[in-house]
Amino acid sequence: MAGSVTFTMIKPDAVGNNHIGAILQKINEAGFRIKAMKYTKLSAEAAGQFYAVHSARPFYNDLVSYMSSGPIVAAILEKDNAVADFRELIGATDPTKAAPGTIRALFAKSIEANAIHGSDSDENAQIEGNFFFSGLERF
Ligand code: IDP
Ligand code: MG
Repeated sequence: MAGSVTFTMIKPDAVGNNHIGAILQKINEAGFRIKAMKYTKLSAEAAGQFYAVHSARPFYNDLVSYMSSGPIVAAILEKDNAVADFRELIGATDPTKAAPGTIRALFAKSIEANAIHGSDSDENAQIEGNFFFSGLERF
């Protein structure tokens, strides 16, 4: 049975620190299949659009400059219960509060530069996946 999907980005800190391989290994070992993947860099405008839901938060401007500061890896992942299981795999937003062994506990630098993104709902997984990928890029 096909699983549900979630969307992820390996963020600029983790790409810059050469953690792409280790993070993808953890994602695969946890049972997620990669349905689409792209190494790219967000413009400040695109990062602002992606995080528009946070535009009223005090950290928004810093977040937009950080997320456009270097390359990222964007991907659509499939697994049963993908959204919730992936949030568990990445751990809490603040790496000092993330459970041991989670991707953020292992690789994040700070609450802002926290290594990885994971969608928070099925609806946002669709919206975020569509932000980066067209139907033709998926399989
Ligand atoms: P999430 O990524 O765990 O879903 P959100 O609350 O959706 O966390 O925040 C989006 C991103 O904004 C976080 O992953 C992190 O990069 C950044 N962020 C969240 N809270 C803070 C903060 O208090 N200070 C600085 N950056 C933050
Ligand atoms: Mg979020």
